Amino acid sequence: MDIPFWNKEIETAERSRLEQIQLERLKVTVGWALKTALYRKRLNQAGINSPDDIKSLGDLRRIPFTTKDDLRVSFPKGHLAVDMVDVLRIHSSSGTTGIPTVIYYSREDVDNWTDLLARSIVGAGGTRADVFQNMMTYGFFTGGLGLHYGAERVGMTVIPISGGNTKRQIQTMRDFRSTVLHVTPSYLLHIHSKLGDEGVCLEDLALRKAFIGAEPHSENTRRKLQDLLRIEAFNSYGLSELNGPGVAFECVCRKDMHVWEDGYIAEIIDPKTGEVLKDGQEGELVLTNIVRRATPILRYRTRDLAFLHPQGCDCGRTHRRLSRILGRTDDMLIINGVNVFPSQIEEKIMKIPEVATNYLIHVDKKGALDRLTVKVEIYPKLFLGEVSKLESLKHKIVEELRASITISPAVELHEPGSLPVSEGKAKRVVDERPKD
Ligand code: DLL
Repeated sequence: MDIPFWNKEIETAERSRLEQIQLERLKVTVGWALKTALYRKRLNQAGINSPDDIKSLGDLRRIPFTTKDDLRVSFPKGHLAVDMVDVLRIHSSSGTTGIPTVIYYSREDVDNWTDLLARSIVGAGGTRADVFQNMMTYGFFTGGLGLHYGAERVGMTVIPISGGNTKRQIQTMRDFRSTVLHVTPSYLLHIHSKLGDEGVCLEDLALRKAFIGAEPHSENTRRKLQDLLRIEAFNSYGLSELNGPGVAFECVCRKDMHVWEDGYIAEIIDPKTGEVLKDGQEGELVLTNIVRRATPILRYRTRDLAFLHPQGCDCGRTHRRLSRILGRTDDMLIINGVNVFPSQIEEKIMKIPEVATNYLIHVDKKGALDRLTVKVEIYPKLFLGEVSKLESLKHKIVEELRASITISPAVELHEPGSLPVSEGKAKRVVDERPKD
């Protein structure tokens, strides 16, 4: 296989050289962090008063974790390390509590981030000959502008269509013969289900790849998208607190995502104890951004559960690979005492061929007991057959789920288009149990 690189020297650097770069950059980042109200006190308390107090990468562990709440408390500028005049851009994520998290970028920050995205795109086989339809929302959300800049740096033809308006997305794909899409997996599944309504078939399109991310999805969802659209789909991970997309991205091998370790230090911790785990062990991903000037973020607890692969990749890159996101520390459902991750449910239902492209997990309470209902859309022709076939399909889905999550949910079969659809990040879980 032909392996494309953006910056081969750095992407294949020896580990010792990567670690040397990480140490140098960590020191510089700590210097910047010491300028912020958020970090000055907590670093001083940890005995870190200047960058020279960081002598090895092991000293990272002396630094306390940062949480989303720390960033909220710092709103609006407690974590800003430069004068506003040096801020080139602001992104923000809203979350559910009302107080947004705001991230500032200097000119160098935008430039460095763009470079990581160009590297990610080229690593996944994108080239200047591609027509890149960017279906991620532009605005405060980092998904739209982030990839836009990266794709322009690669020299792709960029269509900044942003999210939503499915009809126009499909027409644009056809009219401009888009070859690469950037999109959430749930929205791409929806788009596929609407191709027929627009009178468009795969032969009218020139699609070859999709960069999918910004929300959890299973390997079976990737496979489904690849089969339905006859494309290659690449997982892309990032979060606004750490720049946005471009933290980790799959290369042409499509065997999990390289974390760009000259830009980030990744650790996996036990979410309960905070203990740092070994490669291969699953836990919470903690990230330190080591090339960001305006908003340095140290040891950020992402709440995303994953592991780092101990083995290298066939592409020759030395930057370790992050597994797909296996869940979040805060998305686990407890159903009558049994722990259930939404990702377990998706993994199972997306491999059932009769299941179409959308589903919803619903939880409520009946009397004293929790009730889990999995609602799935199935292909319309199945409703034309015998009722007993539908019953046995339901039974099959319940059995598949029971084998994985150990409890039997109620399963509802729906016609395509009847469950709610999101044009950005999908909301897959509706939990209507009373909060006490
Ligand atoms: O979603 C940044 C992004 C944009 C990533 C476009 C990839 C593509 P936030 O809105 O801050 O930023 O949400 C970050 O989304 O902590 C994960 O829980 C989830 N997430 C992002 N990418 C993936 C992925 C952007 N590939 C939060 N797989 C993260 C699973 C993902 N979850």
